Amino acid sequence: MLSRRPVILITGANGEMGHGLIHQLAKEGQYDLLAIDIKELDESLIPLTAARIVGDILDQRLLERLVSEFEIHTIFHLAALLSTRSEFSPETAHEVNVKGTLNLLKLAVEQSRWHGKKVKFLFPSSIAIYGLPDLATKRQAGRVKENEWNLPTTMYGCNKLYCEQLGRYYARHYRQLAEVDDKKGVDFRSIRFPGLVSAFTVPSGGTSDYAPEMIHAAAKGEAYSSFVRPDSRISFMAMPDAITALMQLRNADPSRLTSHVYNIAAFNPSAEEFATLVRGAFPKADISWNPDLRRQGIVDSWPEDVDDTLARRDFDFMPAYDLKRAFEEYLLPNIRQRYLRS
Ligand code: AKB
Repeated sequence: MLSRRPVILITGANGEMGHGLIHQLAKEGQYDLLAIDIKELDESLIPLTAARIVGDILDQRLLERLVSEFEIHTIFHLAALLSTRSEFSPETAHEVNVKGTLNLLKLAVEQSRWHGKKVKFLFPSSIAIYGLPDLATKRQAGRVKENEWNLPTTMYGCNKLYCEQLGRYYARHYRQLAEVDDKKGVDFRSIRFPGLVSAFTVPSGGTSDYAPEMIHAAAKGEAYSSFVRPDSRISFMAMPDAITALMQLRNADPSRLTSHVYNIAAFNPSAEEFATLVRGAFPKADISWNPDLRRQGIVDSWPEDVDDTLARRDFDFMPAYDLKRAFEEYLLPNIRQRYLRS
C-alpha cells in the first residue's frame, strides 16, 4: 500500500496567523507541515514545511488530490477574507469563507475515513460574530459570553458564525440518517479571536487593523490617520498568545471540552489608550483621527470585551501578555528590530 505522509494541513498559511503558527508547529516537530495558500509562501517559512501548495481552497480537484498524497490528521483552517475586505465583495467573501470551509470539512471527513481516526479541525472564528445595536448597549453589555449578542453586522461575521455551526454539525450530526456512523470524522474546535497585534506582520482587510497599523506606522516614522474614533474600544491580543491558544485547544483532552467555540481575551484598550502607548515609545509619532463612519460602525458593533471563562476552564487558556507586557516585551523590541534592519 503506497504510504501517505502524515501531515498537519494549514490553509491561509501565508497570512498573519499562519506565520506564527508554522513556526510554533515546526518547533514542536510532531508532524510534517503541508501549507496551502493562494500566494507563494514567504521564503522564511519554506524550510519549516514539508510541502507547499499555491492554490485555492475552492478548487475541489486540488483538495481531492491531497487525499491521495497525504494523510491529514489536523487541519488549521486559517484562510479567510477579513471583515472590511468582505464588505467590498460580500458574495466572494461567502464563497471563500463558507464554501471554502465546507470544502475543508468534507476533506476532513474523507481523510478520517481513510485513516480511521478523527481529524482535528481548528477554526479561527472572531469577535465579528457579535453585534451590539448601539454604544450604550455595548458599554452596558461589557464582557459578553459566547451565547450572547450573536447578531453579526458584517458578511465576515455572518460567515464565521455559520461556519461555527457547520463545524458543530460535522462533529455531532453529519449524515445522521446514513446507515454507517460517520460521526468519527471531525473533531471541530474553534476560537473567537479578538483583534490581533503582531510585531512581524501587518494585517490587511480587517476592521481591527487600526491598532497594528498605528504602531507599525510609528516605527517606520510614517504619519498614521486612524479610521476609528479615539474612544473606540474592542478586545485585542498579542499574536503569540493567539498561537498558543490555538495549540492549547488542539492539544486539549476532548473530555474537558464542553463547547466547540471559545472566547479568548487579553486586553481591551481604547484607540486613544493604544495611541498613548505608541507615542510613549515613538515620541515623534504623528497620529491623527479621521473616522470612517462605516468602518467605525462595524467596530462600534463589536463588544468592548469578551468573557473567556470557558477557555480558561476547559483548556487552561491564560494570556502571557497584558497590554503593558505586550508593548514592552513583544511589540517594541521586535518592531524596532524589524524596521532598523529595513
Ligand atoms: C477583522 O478585523 O476582521 C479581524 C477580526 C477581528 O476578526 N481582525
